[in-house]
Amino acid sequence: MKRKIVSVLVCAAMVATMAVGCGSSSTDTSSDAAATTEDAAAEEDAAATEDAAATDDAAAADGDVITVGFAQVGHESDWRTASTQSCQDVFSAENGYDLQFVDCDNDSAVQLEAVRGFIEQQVDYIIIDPIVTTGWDMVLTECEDAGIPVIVIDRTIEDSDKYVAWVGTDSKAEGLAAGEWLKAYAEAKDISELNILVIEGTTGASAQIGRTEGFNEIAEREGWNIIDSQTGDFTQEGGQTVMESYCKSYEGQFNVVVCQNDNEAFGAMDAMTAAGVSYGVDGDVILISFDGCRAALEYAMDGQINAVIECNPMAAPIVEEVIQALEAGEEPVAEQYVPGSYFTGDDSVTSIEVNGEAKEMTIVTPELLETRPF
Ligand code: GZL
Repeated sequence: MKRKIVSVLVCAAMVATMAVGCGSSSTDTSSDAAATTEDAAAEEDAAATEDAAATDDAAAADGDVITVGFAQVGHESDWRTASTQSCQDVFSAENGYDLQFVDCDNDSAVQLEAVRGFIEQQVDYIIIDPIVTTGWDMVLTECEDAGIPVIVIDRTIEDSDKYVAWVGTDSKAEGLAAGEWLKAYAEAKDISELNILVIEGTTGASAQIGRTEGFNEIAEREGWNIIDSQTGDFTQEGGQTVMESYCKSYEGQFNVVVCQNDNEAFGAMDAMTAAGVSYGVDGDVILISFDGCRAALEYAMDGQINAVIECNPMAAPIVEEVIQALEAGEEPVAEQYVPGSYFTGDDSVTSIEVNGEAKEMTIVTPELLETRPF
């Protein structure tokens, strides 16, 4: 809003300057007038060029540049790095944006403070990837009072609807997919008993809530035994620490490990290797992961991770469409999903059905790895 008022004033000032400049040559005599007219024309051109440059500078300083505040969860995973990069690539100076980026280091208090900082700065738009689903209504009301549209990406907010759009993925469907794949895989491998350990994501994050809900729905339907389920906070260190504890507490009692993101799976792999526990297609333990970063797909291709449920981090291009719609005075699409695939290294399971929709399992190949965005 501040940006638009300033640019009108700047342009009005520019037009007034140019009008006064153009009117000064109308009082000269005929012969001199011709020479003067030429000089005046040259002067006008020069003035116009100068004004245009001044307008550009003014616009760049306060005018057409769109200022976007982005309160990012943190830097906990390869997925997060890709999400951040996607936003920095889209909301770049070359594309006409001024991105104010805050890495909130997985700390909700820091994230709320970052949003209040954006209000102070009077940014044009605020993007939030909410660390957790609750505690948002007060600060979103402050954004609304300040007339700053909020766009939520990736994770969801459950205690407020004061935002103009959400772009992300369906975490519960991801959890259901992991369960449906495990059911089909156990049948294909004739495994009758599944004793499962889960390493959850950050407690209270919609990704952790949704993936847990979806997977547990299938586990309950199939009568599987979930021995334990603890948070690894979506980090490799967290995955390793929890898995080390599991290997001690549940030695020889489990044959499935579900990690709610790739980095936790990497940590769990290190812990199981150190404890002498084999995993993957030829191992004693079935390993499932979520996200689909390149390293995880490589492990899937090599048979070390049995299945990877993709969660696509590239929301920024769709967020830009929302902002451009708002800039044009149009109603943006309120909810948009970024599509994902299901990856594996072996063809024991070729397709699964999730929420009534059949979807092919994608076999990871070196050629496919080349195409991966993160
Ligand atoms: C998923 C996203 C999660 C990823 C993790 O929607 O919020 O956070 O699965 C990331 O890798 O840390």
